Amino acid sequence: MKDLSSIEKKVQRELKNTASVNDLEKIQLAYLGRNGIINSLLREIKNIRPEERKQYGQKINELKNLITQSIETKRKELILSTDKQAIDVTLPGKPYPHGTLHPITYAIEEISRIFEKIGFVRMSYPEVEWEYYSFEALNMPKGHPARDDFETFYIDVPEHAKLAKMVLTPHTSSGQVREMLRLGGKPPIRMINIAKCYRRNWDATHAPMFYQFEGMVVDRGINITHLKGTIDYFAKNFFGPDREIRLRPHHFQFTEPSFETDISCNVCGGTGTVNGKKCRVCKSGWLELGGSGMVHPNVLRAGGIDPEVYTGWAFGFGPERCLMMKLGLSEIRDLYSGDIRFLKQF
Ligand code: FA5
Repeated sequence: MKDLSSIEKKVQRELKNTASVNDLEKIQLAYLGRNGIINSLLREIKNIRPEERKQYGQKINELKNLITQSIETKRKELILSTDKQAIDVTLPGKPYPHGTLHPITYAIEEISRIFEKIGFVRMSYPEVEWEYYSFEALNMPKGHPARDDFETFYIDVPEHAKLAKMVLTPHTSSGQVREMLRLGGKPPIRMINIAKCYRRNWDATHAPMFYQFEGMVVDRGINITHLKGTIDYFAKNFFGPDREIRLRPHHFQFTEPSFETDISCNVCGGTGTVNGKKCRVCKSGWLELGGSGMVHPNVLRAGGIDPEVYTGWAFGFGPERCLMMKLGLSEIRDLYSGDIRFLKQF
């Protein structure tokens, strides 16, 4: 009997000093296992005097229950404390990198919003387009030298009798006649067509794939003042209230008269000089945004619209160029490099 109480003390001591579930398993095996201390005590029963056997058996059972309970209590304690070490819910979480939209996507969204506010409908027309909509319908018949300005990629598919070859659309102006036809030749038209364009260009201000946004308005009594007013509204909203625009005479086959549209440079404040030297960015105080003009009567006719009744204007600008002028970037190719270090800045 004396032995039993010393065993109990010993097991309690061992349990107190146990710091892992592994060690606990060892203790459990040593006391309660098939060849453990409890079983060996039970095997001793035959050596006990018969009148004491019953009491001896009871005491061993009590000890066995006590050890079982103590081990279970210790096991719960250990599990709880190791859980606490593994998951500290108060620690800040691991920061995962977040992607963002590309700066050109932001620019396109901003441009859309500016024009949608004044009633323009956002459209986009095919990137793989017929030559007809890119050139013929825009007053540039087959073999016309003006086509050379749009250094076009041709698709190797059989030619269509009326629509001619297939091209990667070199400008969003291919959407002009498509929009007129979509509306059955019935103005009013107030469209902003934003789409990808392709040309065989590759330098600091030209990429082989780029975007254009093309505004077009056709209705009765539309004139150049509406064009200038709309571009001015865009420039002030996109670039800031201090920016000025100007229309400079130019030539496009599909507008008459035609203009290049310039915006005052933000690097030199439109003066053309910085610290007494020519402005490095614009050299003249003005930067080119893109082309514009009054829609040519032949283009209106191709869209089923009577030029004696309706007039219209159109412009086509590059969002990348606008973004470059807004952020002061000197290299369009950075925007398409996919270099995270560059893109992260915006
Ligand atoms: C045109 O594409 C005419 N369709 C614009 C137009 C529309 C005139 C409606 C009249 C009426 P241009 O080739 O100049 O014009 O291009 C217009 C703008 O597109 C350029 O000023 C430039 O901002 C952008 N752009 C043209 N080519 C590239 C290129 N390779 N990479 C990046 N941007 C370009």
